[in-house]
Amino acid sequence: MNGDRQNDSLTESREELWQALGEFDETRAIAVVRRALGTAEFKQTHDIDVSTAEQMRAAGERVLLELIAPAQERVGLAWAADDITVAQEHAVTAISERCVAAVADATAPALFGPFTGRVLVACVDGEWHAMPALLVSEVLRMRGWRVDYLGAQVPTEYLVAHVQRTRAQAVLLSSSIPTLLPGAHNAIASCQSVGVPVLAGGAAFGPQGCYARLMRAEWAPDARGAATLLGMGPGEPGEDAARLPDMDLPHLGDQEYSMIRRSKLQLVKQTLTDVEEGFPEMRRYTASQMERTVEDIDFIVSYLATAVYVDDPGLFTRFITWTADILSARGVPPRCLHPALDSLLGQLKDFPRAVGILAAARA
Ligand code: B12
Repeated sequence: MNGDRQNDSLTESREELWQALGEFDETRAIAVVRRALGTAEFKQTHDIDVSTAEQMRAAGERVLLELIAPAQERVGLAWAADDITVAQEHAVTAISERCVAAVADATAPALFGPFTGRVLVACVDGEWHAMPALLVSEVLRMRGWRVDYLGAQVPTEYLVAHVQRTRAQAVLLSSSIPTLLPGAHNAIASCQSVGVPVLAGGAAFGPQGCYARLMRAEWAPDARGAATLLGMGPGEPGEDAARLPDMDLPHLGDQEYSMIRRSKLQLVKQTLTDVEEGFPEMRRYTASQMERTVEDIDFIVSYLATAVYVDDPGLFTRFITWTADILSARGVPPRCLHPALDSLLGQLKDFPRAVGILAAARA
């Protein structure tokens, strides 16, 4: 197949896969993936030549990153626009996971040793988005790495114990939700302190991985970038790798982050009271609408704390913009965010960095 024809066939497959996912039709989705892999063209035997194996790996990687991953991104957009429910999103993701398994199964004959090396791929503690880490794992496997894939929310102590047990050459940490960054930072510092380099990735680490760099981890934008970096040999942690994470972020010395974390419950409660006053429509909210609102305010305070942690107003402003879009799609006027931000501005008036971050988002 030439390059153009490959692209064409994937464009078609993308629509076919989207339709199959929309009907929660696992059998059809897997058939689309198999067809896109062109498995019919490959002899399903261990006795394959090097160039056929190379072709299988390349096709597998393309299907993972250019067919299945974009479908997941589309699911996210559909959920954000309120076009699909959380249950539908769960159903689709479960099918996508089966599609990844189909790729792994079809390409297995092309993966004969020896291994390039051994790495560990895991999500940070609290992170449920396992699919991005799974895609990274499968791509690395296809590039010849032995991969220990630990999946979602791995507590740091177990991560470190596992890396020591397996003597992995590097830890690849995935996170999609920025509020988990302080925990990710702890995981990065803990792995580095036992001499293991860390490569971070996923949306949580910010534009161009800016937060990964702040936490002294290497970063790659995607699975292919991860493979390239690992191929160059992950940089060993320096002599000063054993450290408390706080030492990377001198601004934490002002205690704003720890004070906000500690008083989070009180901040959420007071914000809820103030929002009710500034947004009288709330008095007619059903119990479940009220529950959502509490969740939203909890989220706002968590994102604010994280922005204070990394000292970046942009993190909070991006989150508030995203929340406004989510609320609009659900028929809730985004202006209901104003009383929440104003309330926090009042409550945190003695915290200059938090005030700056809130004011930037308010503006
Ligand atoms: C499926 C899904 C879920 C599933 C996850 C199930 C699973 N098994 O993964 C469930 C239902 C659990 C879930 C929960 C939530 N989700 Co969700 N979810 C998604 C969705 C639709 C798809 C995730 C996915 O599979 N992505 C596919 C891959 C390709 O994503 P990727 O990040 O681009 O990965 C590539 C790169 O980032 C990079 N990469 C990733 N990791 C790593 C690691 C290394 C080392 C390297 C080098 C590279 C790398 O390489 C990957 C491949 O090239 C996304 C939408 C999206 N755009 O991702 C929302 C999304 C991530 N979720 C979102 C939200 C808000 C949530 C919840 C907070 C919802 C809620 N209120 O409960 C919770 C949070 C739970 C938690 N604590 O983690 C938001 C996040 C927005 C934000 N501002 O933070 C998103 C973006 C949806 C949206 N459009 O708004 N979610």
